[in-house]
Amino acid sequence: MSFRERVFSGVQPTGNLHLGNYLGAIKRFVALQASHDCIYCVVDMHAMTVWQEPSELARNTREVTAAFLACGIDPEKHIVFNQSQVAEHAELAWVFSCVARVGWLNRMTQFKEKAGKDRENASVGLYSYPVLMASDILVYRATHVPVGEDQKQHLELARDIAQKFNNDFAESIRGHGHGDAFFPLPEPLIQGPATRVMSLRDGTKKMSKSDPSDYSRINLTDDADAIAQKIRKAKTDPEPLPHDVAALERRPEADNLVGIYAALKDVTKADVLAEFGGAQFSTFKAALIDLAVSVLGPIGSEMKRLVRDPAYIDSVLASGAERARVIASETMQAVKQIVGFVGR
Ligand code: AQP
Repeated sequence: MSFRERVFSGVQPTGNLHLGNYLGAIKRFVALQASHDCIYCVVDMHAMTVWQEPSELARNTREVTAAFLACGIDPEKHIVFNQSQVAEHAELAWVFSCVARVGWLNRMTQFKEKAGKDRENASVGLYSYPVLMASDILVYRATHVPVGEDQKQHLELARDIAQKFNNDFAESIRGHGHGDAFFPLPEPLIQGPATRVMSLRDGTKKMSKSDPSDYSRINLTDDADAIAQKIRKAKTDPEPLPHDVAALERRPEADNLVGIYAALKDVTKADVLAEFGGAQFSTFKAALIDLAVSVLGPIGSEMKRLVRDPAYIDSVLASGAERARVIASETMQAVKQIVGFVGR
């Protein structure tokens, strides 16, 4: 069965939105608007899987929304909203909790990393996070999901859940006139030279919001001086840049900076090395600073302007939520019928 193409993705409002979130996700969200109907969500219910100070959660929700808008997402042509305003996400998550298998969730590496050694003390929400993520996507029957590399495993789980739902309820799905499959198998879109931006302090660790060192990441709200300082201090090795992409394989820090430059400029790593192969890091870093400041400077300023107007941000989220609810409630009504829940 063919499904209407629709894009869905989300970002957690957990503070410190960084260059990895921008290059791995938000920049891709912006590009997809030209070819698809897009739904972009500030996933505040996911954020809650680890403790969030309530006032910070609200502030960060508005800040991620501001980042979406500042990067170029159009909230009128597409849908921008926060997850908790559309109750169907949680409702479908329950049904999917009964479809997904414990063994599937036990394989999720992000839970193992985030729960760490104190697994007994992690929230149940942190464990079942990927089930809610599958609901976020499938409650809109979305077909394409732009994400960074770290979300690949969760996307595979969403596909497994969709497939199992379609199989388990195949007869009812057909009986209610939904053809052979009710849910599409959503495709991850993990593309470009910066699908996994690494820490500026350690090229083997992902750039992350929760890294205690602010020098490990470039925040979208960093000013030009902070961006310059962080890139100047970024870890490198003593060799000049190679001429060949293959030679970056054993040089994680060099590979990371070349990937960041390529993604910011919309070129390939090979293009970057054609320009800078043989150059010292001091020369390359100076060019990277200029490029990063020219791309991120205007985004940061616009974010700061937008967050000064919370009433406007809230109106964008309310309007988006209203439109999202129309699609989500239609899916949920059909799901209730399919699984045998009585009533509307
Ligand atoms: N370093 C990264 N490189 C490329 N893409 C990345 N993403 C996150 N980090 C990188 C992508 O950004 C989107 C939103 O991520 P999120 O906020 O929902 O969750 P996250 O992956 O947990 O973000 P962090 O920064 O890694 O937070 P912590 O520190 O809590 O672990 C996703 O598409 C993600 O792939």
